[in-house]
Amino acid sequence: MTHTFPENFLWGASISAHQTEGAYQSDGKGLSVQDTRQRDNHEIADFTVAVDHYHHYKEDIRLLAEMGIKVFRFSIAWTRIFPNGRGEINQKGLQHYNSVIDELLKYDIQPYITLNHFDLPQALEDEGGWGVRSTVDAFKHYAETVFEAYGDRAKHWLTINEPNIMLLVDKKILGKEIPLQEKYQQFHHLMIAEKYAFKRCHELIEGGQIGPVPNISLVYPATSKPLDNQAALYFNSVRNWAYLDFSCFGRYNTVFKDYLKRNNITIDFAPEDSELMENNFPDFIAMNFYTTVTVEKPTEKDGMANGISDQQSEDIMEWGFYKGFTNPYLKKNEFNWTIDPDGLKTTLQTLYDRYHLPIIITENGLGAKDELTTEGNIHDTYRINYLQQHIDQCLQAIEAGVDLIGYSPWSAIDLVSVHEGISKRYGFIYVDRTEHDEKELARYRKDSFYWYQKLIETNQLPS
Ligand code: BGP
Repeated sequence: MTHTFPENFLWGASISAHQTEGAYQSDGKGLSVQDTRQRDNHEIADFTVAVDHYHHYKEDIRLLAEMGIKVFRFSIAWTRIFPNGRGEINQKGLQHYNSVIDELLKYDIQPYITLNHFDLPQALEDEGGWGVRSTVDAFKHYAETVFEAYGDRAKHWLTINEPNIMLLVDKKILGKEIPLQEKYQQFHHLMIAEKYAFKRCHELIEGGQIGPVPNISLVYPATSKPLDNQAALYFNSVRNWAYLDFSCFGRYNTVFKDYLKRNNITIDFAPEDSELMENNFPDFIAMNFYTTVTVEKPTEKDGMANGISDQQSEDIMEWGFYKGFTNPYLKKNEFNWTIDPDGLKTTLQTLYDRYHLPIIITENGLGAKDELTTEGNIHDTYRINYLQQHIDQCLQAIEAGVDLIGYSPWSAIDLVSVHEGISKRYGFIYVDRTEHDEKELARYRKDSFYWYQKLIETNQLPS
């Protein structure tokens, strides 16, 4: 087995707008739900400044070019284009991303643009958010607007970041809990909005390619007990296949439909939905992978679901179908996330076997409390080890026949975690600020920056 990747393998790095840009009200930007969200913990940084990528983007892109990336996955803040989600275009916002794309192309870095990454315009949220059909219409118009503005140069698009995590982990992602019936009407609207994006990307952008971008974790049964296996079947559908079967097959997953029925959830369809679903498909799948998850069948003694120590398990409690289980065979990071590199290969093979579409990994990484030394170094060996193990599994998946076309880890540069602040660092580039002191926001190359630079240059995993 070689350690060499295919010649045109797309080495990249990823960010999202709200977690990096800051400038949350600059140049006409409107407020998003990430700017207004209820915050339980005021000890951690908010998104008002983040790492000020909005003003530092040229410096950041130059650093990323030095690292040698081929693609840069970033998201457009909808509220910079349409401050209130629809209506008059904010020309300064439109111009900002023009400049970002031109800067990337200067270094021959291909933009992979996420249309929406958790930051719905607050004005649309006030009208009912993803729970109402008018948000789907506003999203369609927003997508058409950016396709027309940037489609001459940006040919690769991702739709809505992790709709599954946004809904399943709503409290952490959105700062609020969505009732089940509302949650799955939102599911339908999110997935229909995605179908419109597939359709209009293919109609408006010559050579345009577009894909869904769920967070996929293969679900393991806690034991070989048949009912634990059934619990894993249900959570694999509710967490993973409900989304990708809709995106890639244009239908509701059968097990998921049973889950909806047994929860007395009914979905409102619009007349045009069936035709949309059955005629608009992605060109590739973008997949965010951090780890696998494990579930067991709850028993009567469990009564109502009760939280398990493992952070992700707490988020997947659903009385009667499955219950989060801490996998005793997997280590955890300092933020209590399990680490499962072998699970990445299994997840990739399962995904490819099911959908037969090219796959690009658009998030994978290790959040850690990095230390900046007085000499300006960050010895993030733990991150290098994490990436090495996961990239090795990518190579094994490719050798096993998976059409994996790229790897764009989370994150290009330190950014503000969805719910754990700036000290949970993911970047190849360190940004010098604390939770409450933005300091100079100086950028420093971490050891992983040089490690990834060499990997890209040689296209080989160091043995
Ligand atoms: C994914 C999101 C990213 C990022 C990542 C790390 O679900 O797409 O935006 O947040 O998780 O998670 P966290 O920020 O909670 O450490």
